[in-house]
Amino acid sequence: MNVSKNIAAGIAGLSSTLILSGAAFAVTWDMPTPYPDKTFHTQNIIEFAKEVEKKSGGELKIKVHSAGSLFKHAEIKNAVRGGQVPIGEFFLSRISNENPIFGADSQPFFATNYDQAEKLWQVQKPIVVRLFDKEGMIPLFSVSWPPQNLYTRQEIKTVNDLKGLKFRAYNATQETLARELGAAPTAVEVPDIPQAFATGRVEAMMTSPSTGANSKSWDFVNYYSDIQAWLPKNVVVVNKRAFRKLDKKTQQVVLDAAAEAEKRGWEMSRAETVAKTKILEENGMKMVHPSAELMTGLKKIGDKMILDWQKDAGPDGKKLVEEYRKLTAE
Ligand code: PCA
Repeated sequence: MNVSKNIAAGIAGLSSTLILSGAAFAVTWDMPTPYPDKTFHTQNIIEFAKEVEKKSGGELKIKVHSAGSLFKHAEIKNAVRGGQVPIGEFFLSRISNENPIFGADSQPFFATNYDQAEKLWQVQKPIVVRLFDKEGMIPLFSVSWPPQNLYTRQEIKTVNDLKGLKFRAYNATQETLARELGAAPTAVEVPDIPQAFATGRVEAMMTSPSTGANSKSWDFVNYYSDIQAWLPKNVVVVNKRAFRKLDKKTQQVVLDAAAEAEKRGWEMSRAETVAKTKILEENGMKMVHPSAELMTGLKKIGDKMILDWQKDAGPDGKKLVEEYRKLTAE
C-alpha cells in the first residue's frame, strides 16, 4: 500500500472531522422564562436572543421558552444552577428566602421610583454577583418592573379596608406585608391570575400596571390605587460552566448583548408604566390617588419591614443601605 496515499486519506479524514466539529460548535441554549410572551421582559429577552444569534454569526442560538413552559417559575433558578439549562430568567426577590439581599428591591417604600430603583440596583448588583458566583452562576442583566400598585374590588381608604382580604403574593415579602395588614396571602403566578380571581382564591393584589393590564384586571377588580410601593426586578442568569464553554468571542457577544438588554429593558419599563396605566384607565378601572391615611398606614408597616429586613440581611444589608442612602442623598 502506498504510504503517501494513506497519509493523504488520513488528512482528508481529519479535515472532514474538523469541519464536522466546527459545525458542532454552533450551540443552542434553551432558556426558560416565567412570564408570557407579551410581557415586556419577555419581549426584551427575545430581542436579546436575536442579537446574540446575529452578532455571533449563528454560533449561539437562544431558544426562549416563556410562561413557565419548560420549567415552572419556582424551578428556573435551580435548573440553571444544576446545568439542566444554561440560562434562565426569574423574579429576583422570589429567592429572598435564600438571602435577603435578593429581596432589597421588594421592600415596601424603600426605593419607589425609577431613579431610586436604578441606584438601588447599582449597590445591590455587586453583592448579587458575588452570591450567584458562589452558586456557579453569572447574572447577565436585570430589569425593573414598573411600580407596584394596589388592585381591589372596593375602594381602599385606610389599611383597615385590607383586613381579611385574600391577597395574591408573589414573594415572601408580599406574604409578610399581607400578614401585617391582616390579609391572607396566597401564592399565584402571573399566568394564573385571572383564574385565581375568578375562583375566589384571591380578592386583591399588588402588581405593576403591566401585569394588571396584561391580565385584564378590569374583568375582576374595580379599583387601582396608585401607591407606588416598590419596583421589583427580574434577573437573567447564566450557568458559569456553560458560559465558559463558549469561545471568548461569543462570550463577549453575550455580555455586550446583555448590557444592551439591561439598558433597553429599563427604558421599556418606563414606557410601559405610562402605556399600561392608560390601558387600565381606558378599560374602566377606577384610578385612585391614595389617601394620606392609607399611605401613612402602609408606610408604617414598610418602615418596620425594612428594619426587620436589615437585621436579616446582616453586614451586606447594612452596607447596601448605607451606600444607597449616600447615592440617593446626592
Ligand atoms: N409583575 C409580576 C412581578 C412584578 C410585576 O409587576 C407579578 O405580578 O408576579
